[in-house]
Amino acid sequence: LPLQSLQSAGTGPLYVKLRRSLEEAIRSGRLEHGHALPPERDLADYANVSRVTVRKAVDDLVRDGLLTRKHGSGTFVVKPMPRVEQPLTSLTSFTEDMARRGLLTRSEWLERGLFHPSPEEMMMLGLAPGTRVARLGRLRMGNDLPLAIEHASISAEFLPDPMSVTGSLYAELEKKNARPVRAIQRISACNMKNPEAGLLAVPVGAAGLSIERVSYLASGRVVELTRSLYRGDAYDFVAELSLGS
Ligand code: 16G
Repeated sequence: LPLQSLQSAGTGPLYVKLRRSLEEAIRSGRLEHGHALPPERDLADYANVSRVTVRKAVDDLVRDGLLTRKHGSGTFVVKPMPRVEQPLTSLTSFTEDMARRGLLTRSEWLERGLFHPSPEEMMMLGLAPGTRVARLGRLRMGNDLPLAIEHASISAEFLPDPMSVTGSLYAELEKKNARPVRAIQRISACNMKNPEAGLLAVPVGAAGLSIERVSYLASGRVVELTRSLYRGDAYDFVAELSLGS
C-alpha cells in the first residue's frame, strides 16, 4: 500500500488522506475483497500516523459500506455489489430482470395475505368499500445478495389467493389474465434507515432509490401499487431519450 507519503500528499486532515488512499486501494483491488484489513497498529506504523487517525479513516469507510467490522475477528473489505442496468422503458418483472442477467432470483417473504385496504390503497387501486387487498412484501435477492425491498398491493379481485404467489407475481397475474401492460413509475433518492438498511445489508444512511410503480391493465384499471426500496449501489436505471415531442 502506498501510504507512507501521506504527510506530504495533498491537503486536508490526515485521516481524510488516509481514507482516500485506503479507498483507492479497495477500488483498485489492491486490498482484496473479503480480505482482512491489517491491524490498526500496523496500519498506523506503516502510514506513520496515530491510531486515532487510522480509526477515524476506517470509521468513515465502514459508514460508507466499503469496510465492515466483524466482532472479534477484525475489519474486512466488503465485496462490492455488481451494478445492474435496468432499462426504464419496458414493463418487466424482477424475476425476468434477474433471469436476463443470468442471476439467480430468490425472495424472502415479509408479508403475504389479504387485508382490509388502507384509504390510500382504496383510492389508488379504485377499490369498492368492503373489498380486500392482497399485500405482498418481499426482500428480493439476486445471486443471494439483497437488492430491493418491495411491497405490492393488488386488488383481491385480481389476486384472491395471495398464497398462490410463490415465485413471480407477474407470472401469477398472467395466469389470471391480469398482467399489467402499462405502468407509471416514480423514482426518488433516499437514505436508508432501519429496519430496511439491515434487511438490505447496508449501513444506515447509505444511498437508496425509492420507487413507486402503479400498473394498469389494457382496460385502464389499476392492478398494482408497488413501493420498492432499491440499493443505490446496485442499480443504474437507463432510459433512451429522443429529441422532440
Ligand atoms: C418489479 C417491479 C414491481 C413488480 C415486480 C414483479 C420495479 C421498481 N418494480 O420488481 O412493481 O411487482 O417486478 O416481480 O421495477 P415478480 O414477477 O418477479 O414477482
